[in-house]
Amino acid sequence: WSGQAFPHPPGRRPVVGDLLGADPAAPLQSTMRRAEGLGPIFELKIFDQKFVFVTSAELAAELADESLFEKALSPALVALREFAGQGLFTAYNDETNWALAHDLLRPAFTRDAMRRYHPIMLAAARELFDTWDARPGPVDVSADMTRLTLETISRTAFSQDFGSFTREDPHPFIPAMIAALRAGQRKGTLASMPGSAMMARRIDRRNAHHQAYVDRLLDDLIAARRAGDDDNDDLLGIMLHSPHPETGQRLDDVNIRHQILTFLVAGHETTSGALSFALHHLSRSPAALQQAQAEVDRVLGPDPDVEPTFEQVPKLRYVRRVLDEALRLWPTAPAFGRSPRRTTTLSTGHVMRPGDWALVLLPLVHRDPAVWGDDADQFDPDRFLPGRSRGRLPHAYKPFGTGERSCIGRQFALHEAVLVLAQMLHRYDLEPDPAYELQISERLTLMPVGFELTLTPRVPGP
Ligand code: MNH
Repeated sequence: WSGQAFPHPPGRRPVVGDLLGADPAAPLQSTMRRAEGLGPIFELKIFDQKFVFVTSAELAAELADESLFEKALSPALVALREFAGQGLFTAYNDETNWALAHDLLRPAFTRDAMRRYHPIMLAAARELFDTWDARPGPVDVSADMTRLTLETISRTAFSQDFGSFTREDPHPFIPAMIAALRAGQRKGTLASMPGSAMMARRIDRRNAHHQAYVDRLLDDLIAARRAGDDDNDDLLGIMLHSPHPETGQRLDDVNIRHQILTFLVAGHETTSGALSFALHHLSRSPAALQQAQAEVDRVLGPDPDVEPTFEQVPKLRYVRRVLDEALRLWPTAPAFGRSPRRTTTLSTGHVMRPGDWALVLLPLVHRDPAVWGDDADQFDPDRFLPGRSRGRLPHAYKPFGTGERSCIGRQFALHEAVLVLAQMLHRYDLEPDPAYELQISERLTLMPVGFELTLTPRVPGP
């Protein structure tokens, strides 16, 4: 971006740049507020690091052109490479491990594969419902959705049961994995600040035993699966046993460990956030809640305890629209980076050269009034009715990213989320705390915090 100026929020200072006014606990939300009035492209300078954001659907569409642009790893993703290495999410575009893992794992995300995961998803959800039914009272929605989605991804992808609903405390792997993940992120946040090297070393020292425990547990899992006569065709089985159909190449064990960490992390918080936001919106929108419950009763029948079949899931159209709309307002992976393949001029006149990158700020693209109207802040699942989305600017809605580096787990996430939300609406009436104001925590993903619902079992209909 050399020599080019972008609008930036008022109050820029020498050395620290736009740091004051950024909320370290909620960088995304503070950036959204500061974007107001700056137009479709703006910058924040934090020390020497320049962040360029795009916020209009039109510019998001320009950056989505795969012939001109590709995924860029933002500093936050580069920091994550300490944890997830050349896993699918954090690999650079030209690292051979990306294409290899992408080709090997694509069959694990087809519709046929979802059919295999369906009963595993149901069993995990059943365990969660059992804990709710045994202990009435308000539930911490985000915490319980997170336990469920983590258990689901670990059982489907690696056949690993963490016992999240039967143990008193979480399996020690889970806090260790979260600590190791946060350590990498903290170092990433510090990276542009003076004195960061010393702080990074201190973080490394404190984190070493967590990282060692995580690595050992996964390496043992990989070794055990290699040693046994393993015909399990879960994700791990595919990575262990399938050579690439054309090149015959295989993933090495360190990369397999990084892929497991990638799937555990990428595969759960985003989906649990989507479910939690959807439940929050429904608990505030009696008409939408009523319509959703009418749909589940119609599709699944009168018995609240019946489990949806695989074929019923895509029939839950309104439930799906609720999730689409929840991901519009609060896309739980709220930004992704794009870089030009060669020097390219944007419609704003800015020239982007290879190595320059911009972040697509999804919550603002998803509220661009030019596409979504003046009521873009309102929750309205019917925006996703086929008739209303026809003709909408393509790329105005990108919760799963764009292009060949977009989310490989999209079908998985949507199948799981529709299934779980439908079951919850079928089984329970939702009673929110009327005093609750939505508060959103930010880690790598967005999540409602302090959001509780009282779930009252519904009685079987006629
Ligand atoms: Mn997911 C990439 C959002 C669920 C596994 N995911 C992405 C990207 C977005 C995203 C956005 C692109 C990031 C970028 O361009 O830098 N993902 C989501 C959301 C949900 C989600 C909003 C749930 C809702 N993701 C899942 C699930 C899995 C998964 C579930 C696994 C089962 N996602 C991935 C992987 C990638 C990815 C792996 C990296 C794909 C690649 O680069 O090849």
